[in-house]
Amino acid sequence: MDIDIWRQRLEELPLGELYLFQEVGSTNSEAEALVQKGAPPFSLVLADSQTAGRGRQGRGWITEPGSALALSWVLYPEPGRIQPELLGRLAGLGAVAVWEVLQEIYQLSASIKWPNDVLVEGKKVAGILPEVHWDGCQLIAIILGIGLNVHREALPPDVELLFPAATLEECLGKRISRLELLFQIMESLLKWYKRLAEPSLINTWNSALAYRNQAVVLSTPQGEMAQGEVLGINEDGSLSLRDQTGLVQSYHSGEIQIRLVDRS
Ligand code: BT5
Repeated sequence: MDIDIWRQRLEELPLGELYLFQEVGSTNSEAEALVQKGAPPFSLVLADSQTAGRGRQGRGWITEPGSALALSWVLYPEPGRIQPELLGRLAGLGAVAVWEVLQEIYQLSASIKWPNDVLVEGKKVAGILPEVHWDGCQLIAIILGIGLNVHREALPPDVELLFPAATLEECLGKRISRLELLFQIMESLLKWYKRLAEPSLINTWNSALAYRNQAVVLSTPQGEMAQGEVLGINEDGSLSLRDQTGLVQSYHSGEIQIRLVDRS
């Protein structure tokens, strides 16, 4: 990554400070430290590689040098703007922004696996990690982390994966510019952040939802939690499932994973 060239291009966008690194542990951790030091709103933390990239629930995220996007976006919602029920939409904000770019600009057949994965042709190309920082009951900052596999070399070894992964290069059959892709994703994030409270975010998330009307299992690291048919995403970002008895229940993001029921 030529940091000067990337900075010059990204300065065209209404972002805060740009913190561009060749290598960090985790961009989300770096962003957290920068928030403590007063990073301005809409700042972007970007790294060419991560040595300790994080997923949810203590899982890792692999970012091979020079082949992926690993970013964290710093948001300071105005007091009162983010009601608690909107916090459940943050993973959707990141996923919808990435999904729309892949679908509309690159004409890829993308979908969103609730709560935080972007799939292309059923394989994971991106993961979203929203982290909300509090001081007591006061919301201090939101850090929206996004990892996206771009070039072929970004693909982690199979042993590292809980779910099949892919890269955009494999799906498109050609290499694309990481910088232009990043630019398009940041434009899309800026657009969707304005719509965080609007029905259009949930409607778009629903239209992109993977496994809709299909039977799935929800599990936690402790084991299976529920089975049911995927009905859709609720206003608060939770997932609505109908179980075998016809009962409709909602599940909130966090501990939940989703996989197709094996009907064999
Ligand atoms: C996620 O977690 O999918 C959220 C990943 C967020 C990563 C970004 S990168 C920038 C920012 N800084 C960070 O430190 N993190 C964020 P989860 O749903 O828990 O998925 C994690 C699982 O995905 C791992 O346990 C692996 O099985 C798999 N995985 C790891 N690296 C991957 C990759 N590059 N591509 C696809 N799958 C991967």
